[in-house]
Amino acid sequence: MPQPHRRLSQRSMAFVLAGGRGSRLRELTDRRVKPAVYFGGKARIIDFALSNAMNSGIRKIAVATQYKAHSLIRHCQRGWNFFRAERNEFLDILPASQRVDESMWYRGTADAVTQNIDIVDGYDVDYVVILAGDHIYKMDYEVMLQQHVDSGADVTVGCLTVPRMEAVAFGVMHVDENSRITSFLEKPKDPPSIPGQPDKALASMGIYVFSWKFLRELLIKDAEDENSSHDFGTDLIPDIVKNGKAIAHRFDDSCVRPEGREAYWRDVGTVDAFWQANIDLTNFDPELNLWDRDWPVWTYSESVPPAKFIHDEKDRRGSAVSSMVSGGCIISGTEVRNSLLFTQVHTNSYSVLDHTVVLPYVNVSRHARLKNAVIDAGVMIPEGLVVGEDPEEDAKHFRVSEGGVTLITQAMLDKRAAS
Ligand code: ADQ
Ligand code: ADP
Repeated sequence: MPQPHRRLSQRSMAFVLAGGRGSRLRELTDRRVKPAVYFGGKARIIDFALSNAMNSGIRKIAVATQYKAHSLIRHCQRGWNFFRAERNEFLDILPASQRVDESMWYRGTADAVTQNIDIVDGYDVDYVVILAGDHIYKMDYEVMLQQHVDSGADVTVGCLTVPRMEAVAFGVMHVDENSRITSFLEKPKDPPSIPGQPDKALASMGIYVFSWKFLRELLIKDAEDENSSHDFGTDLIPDIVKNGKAIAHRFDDSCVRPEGREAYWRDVGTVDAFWQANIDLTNFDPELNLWDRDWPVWTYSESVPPAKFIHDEKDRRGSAVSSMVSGGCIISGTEVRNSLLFTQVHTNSYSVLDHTVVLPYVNVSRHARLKNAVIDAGVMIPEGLVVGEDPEEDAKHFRVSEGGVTLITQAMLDKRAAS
């Protein structure tokens, strides 16, 4: 039933696509899907999209999962369990579960919605906000919903300006003076620039607003199309651009939180981008503001004591400067610089962490020196391990990225110990 007196966000649901592996994160996504990868000291990547939905006033959320979904499902169950069905609020996890009669995974992003049409019907909403679960940004979707309604679009596509050559990884569009999308190319090898700005391109963020009635019909048609790959960016959006009315919503213009800041949006899809975005948070004035109480990033938080810093018996200082150290950490006689430590990291004397991202439950033994590294969750760093000083040596056992960041997992350490 249409309920025009309510805020648009209350008449909407968020459908979060969280099924793609994110293989460029290499071994970080061996055990978990990209949206479940840790970010920012406490959160997981998906928390940013979910928090945006929550802070925008959307209280009906579906999360479509597929690849290595266990960690993501557990996180959503623990951290996102405060929705109350009595108030008509939901967070539903929708694994590709062969709900359709044959054994069928989600064939593409659009198919992930198609296979759950009956569930979306049950939400009784007017609008659907399709989100990717794998980007770091803060955005008010109510503003995008309002533009969608005001413009009478068939679809509204979130977009932002990026350096032209980076746009090879995105959907790239041209728009007219009324923000109507006049062309859309999915991942073009030679991205077309914004007129008058030869080094810039207008890229799709992979987020879309539709009225459910319109999208529902489109999905049913798409499901029967044998030539379709059932993907929003490849099939549905280009089709609407040609045959309907697609409008661009500029993230850079309107709905950045906190107001007045540069638009911050990152696809932390590579080890280098992941490391950089985390380390950036230790800057004096980070571009991504996690301290903003008007737009909090919600997540599952373990009950742990505050971080503890210890001088050892030889008066070696456990200290952290220009760093973020989460609850449950014990920094014993270790020097921590420009690093980000997640929950329950224990470090020991004579060790140094420099420009290093340490995921939860890591133990760093004595005399270890780690520089420009990412340490996977649960790793036991052995005594005296030195990383980040000799790239050739590091590459023998660990994953060294193009940008020179060393990724260390327990499997790599076990293999090294056995060799
Ligand atoms: P891609 O970067 O290729 O392009 P895609 O692989 O389609 O993104 O993944 C989008 C989201 O859907 C991710 O959150 C992913 O986890 C999820 N996903 C992928 N396959 C899925 C499946 N089978 N089932 C469920 N979820 C799935 C898209 C657009 C581009 C746009 C970029 C912006 O196609 O036009 O520029 O996103 O990053
Ligand atoms: P190091 O190897 O750096 O010399 P230890 O690992 O022996 O230091 O620990 C030093 C201090 O850290 C301990 O005395 C204690 O206060 C604290 N600590 C270590 N592990 C734990 C733990 N699991 N729980 C609580 N405190 C701990």
